[in-house]
Amino acid sequence: MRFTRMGALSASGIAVLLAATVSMGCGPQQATQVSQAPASSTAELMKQRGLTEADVSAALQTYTPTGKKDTYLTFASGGHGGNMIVIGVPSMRILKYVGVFTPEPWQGYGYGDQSGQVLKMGSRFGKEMTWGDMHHPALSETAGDYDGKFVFVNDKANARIAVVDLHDFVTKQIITSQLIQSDHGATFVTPNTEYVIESSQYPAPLGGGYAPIEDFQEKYRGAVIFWKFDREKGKIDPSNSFAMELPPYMQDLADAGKLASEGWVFINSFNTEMSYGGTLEGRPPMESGASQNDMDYLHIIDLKKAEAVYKAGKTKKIAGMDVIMLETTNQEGLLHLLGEPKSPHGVDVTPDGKELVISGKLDTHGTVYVFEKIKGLIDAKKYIGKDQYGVPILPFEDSIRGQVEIGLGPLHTQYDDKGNAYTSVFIESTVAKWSLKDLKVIEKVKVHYNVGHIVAAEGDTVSPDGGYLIAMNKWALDRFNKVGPLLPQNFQLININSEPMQLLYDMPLPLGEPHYAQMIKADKLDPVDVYKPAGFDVVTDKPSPDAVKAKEERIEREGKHVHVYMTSVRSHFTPDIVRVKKGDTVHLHITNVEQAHDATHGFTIGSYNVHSSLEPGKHVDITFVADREGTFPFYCTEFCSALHLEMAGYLLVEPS
Ligand code: K7E
Ligand code: CUA
Repeated sequence: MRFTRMGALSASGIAVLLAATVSMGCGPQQATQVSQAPASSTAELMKQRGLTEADVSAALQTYTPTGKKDTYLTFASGGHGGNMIVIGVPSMRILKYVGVFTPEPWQGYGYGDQSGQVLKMGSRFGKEMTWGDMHHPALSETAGDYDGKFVFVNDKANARIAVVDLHDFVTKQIITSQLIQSDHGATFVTPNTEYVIESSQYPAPLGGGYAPIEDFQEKYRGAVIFWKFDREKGKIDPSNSFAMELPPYMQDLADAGKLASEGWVFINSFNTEMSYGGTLEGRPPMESGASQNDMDYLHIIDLKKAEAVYKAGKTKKIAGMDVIMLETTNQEGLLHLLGEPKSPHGVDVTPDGKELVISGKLDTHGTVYVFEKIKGLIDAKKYIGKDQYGVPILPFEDSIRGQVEIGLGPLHTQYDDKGNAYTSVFIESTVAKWSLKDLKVIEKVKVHYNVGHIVAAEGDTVSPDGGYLIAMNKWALDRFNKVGPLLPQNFQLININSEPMQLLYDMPLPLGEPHYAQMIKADKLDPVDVYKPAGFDVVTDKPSPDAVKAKEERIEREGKHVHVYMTSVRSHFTPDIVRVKKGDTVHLHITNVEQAHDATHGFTIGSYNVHSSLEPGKHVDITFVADREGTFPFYCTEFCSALHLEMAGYLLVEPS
């Protein structure tokens, strides 16, 4: 389904639509159903609610009647919530929170064996993490276009990556390497999802050991990990993944080359001053120490070559990861640096892969780099010098096509289908639309307030759609009813096909601070309705060996271990009485044998902190020690049928 021109409605267009609405409103069904605050005409309704024609036009572009579906789905980071948020566009209806780095009670995510194991995979130094700072979702790609199969996300705080399978919107894997202690250039995928990119943000000794901060330049390092993705298995394969040591600059966002620049990876950095703070120790704070240089360094990595060097075994094992050390990198010519104006943040490859747009937080420009020029400089070994780690530096002036004067605090750039770029302007609270061809700003739209990332429809692929853009604003200030000092973020939907661009909708997002999102055509997704056959383990994506069939329910005791093979179906659990002795380990194996769409049950035992979501066909295992004697009702937590309240039973823990 190709997005068609939505355009701003002309005054006459609105009149036609209003007339249609009015005549619908006068239909016999409507007349009998409207009971309160009736408005005899849309004009009156507009007056009553103080709506302008622009408001009505915006409403008509987003209002989605019951049963109608959205054209796009947006996968947004849930920030500190550690969850991923799925939002329909243009309605801006939230469709799902997907539990990823954080236990999610509704989905029973983190409360049973299967999802508990997924969360455990993300343990760091033996400690289980129950939160994450999610920043950048990356949809899997085929030939540079979203293919709707997987989405990857990062946790900046704990340097983790998760894999969510879009055949059921469930997190299948969390992966982490103790090589790095935080990440930010993550996640970004290569055009056919061969690799998922994760680069560190804050330098630290590789592997996580201690080193005096005074040894920052000698002992601290950044790194980038190229996680190999096994599409068949739907999992990252650590044994075919590798990393590269990087200088101790603060590596920031990354992007993978595509088409003309396929096989290359670009990573920004700031703090090339290598300032490390120490305000009580007589040194400048990091924020000023890191803002001295006029230029920081774009890192340009030849991934094809790096992969060959890794395969040739020219690596060192650190924290279990094969790392190409800087010395090897320099010998093999895998990495080049290139100046980028003051405190850069976003690096965004253009749809044709020929250029890169980089914006500096402390620079008013967007700089357009030409990949062909960069490649030419690398091939000709035209350097202006090397940094103190021996990495060659390319000349800035010879690598760019020009700069566009955008405004105060440009951050992130997206693209449309007409050769335009859109850049978020943080300090100004605007989104600037500019022409890639002549590097001129066309117009700006005000957003509210302090916009971080923006996301346009398929706006970072080889074929952006245009049409919709969401500004992901950090501050909401006066936009919504007051809810105390902690405010939601504000997602603002903008029609970018209309001229001027039109702000359509404000959506408060009360969960963590989302950073990036990606917007995909809804018809590229085809998730399952139920798990087949019943008894499915949603983490291994295979039938569970402990699946339970109807009539095969049973309780088996092996010493102090009690295995309960249970089924759920409207409206009972079988068995409904479970007797154990205090001190027994209880292994619940529950299969929801339903195959009817949306016939989800939930399972909880009070006071044992047990909860599961049992979607149709799903199997869960729950293990716990019955360490308190007593009478514990268990029940279904989803209102599944008229006899839902009767869907209950008892766990009887007898004194031992
Ligand atoms: Cu600009 Cu983490 Cu992508 Cu936030 S980052 S805005
Ligand atoms: Cu099953 Cu309620």
